[in-house]
Amino acid sequence: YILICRLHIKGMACKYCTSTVEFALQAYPGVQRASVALATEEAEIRYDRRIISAKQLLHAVEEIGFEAILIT
Ligand code: 9UX
Repeated sequence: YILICRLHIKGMACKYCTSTVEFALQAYPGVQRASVALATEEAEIRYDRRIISAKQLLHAVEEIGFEAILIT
């Protein structure tokens, strides 16, 4: 049930933005690990699909003010 999804995140200007996104994602039940790279503007999230969906992860990022697109 463990999956990895990748999001493209627009609008991150500094390393604190990436921390904010990582922290916000990791606060969701079902998220095991979230790592966000500023250089590539990508987030890689390891999650349990029984608890949360990729679509919900995308909305979680949008919720804190960043535009996100599901890559895989
Ligand atoms: Mo950095 Mo991001 O100063 O919302 S925290 S730009």
